[in-house]
Amino acid sequence: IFSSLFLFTFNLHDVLKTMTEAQRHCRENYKDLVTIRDLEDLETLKTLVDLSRMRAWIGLYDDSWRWSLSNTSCYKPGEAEFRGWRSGEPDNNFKTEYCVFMWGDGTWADDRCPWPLQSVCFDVRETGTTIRSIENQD
Ligand SMILES: [Ca+2]
Repeated sequence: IFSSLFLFTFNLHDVLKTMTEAQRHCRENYKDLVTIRDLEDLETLKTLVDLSRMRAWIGLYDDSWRWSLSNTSCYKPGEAEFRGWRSGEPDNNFKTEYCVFMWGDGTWADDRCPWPLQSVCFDVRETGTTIRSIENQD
């Protein structure tokens, strides 16, 4: 169980992966594909990770838009409902857009899960400094 008192660490992965591959990689090496609970999380992520000129999978997916980190005890009321959609998204443009990536400006869009993109994993720590980590290869 954690709350907003717990710090997230964000890990950007440049290696292109499908959403399923990215989710597996994050779960094996970190906590999960990133959960974004509020504007503070979003701003922290944008500050620590250079998202410019990239598109990266985040942990939101499924036609009901649920977080990859699904344990409800991990969220305070409302935190699992935070969304940062880009204007006009989600549009399910290809009728199969059930995964969500983040643009360089931090806004989100739905897209096809098999599309190879970068990804952002996260971990949770109780105290300490939020760490920026970039991996160029597995
Ligand atoms: Ca879309």
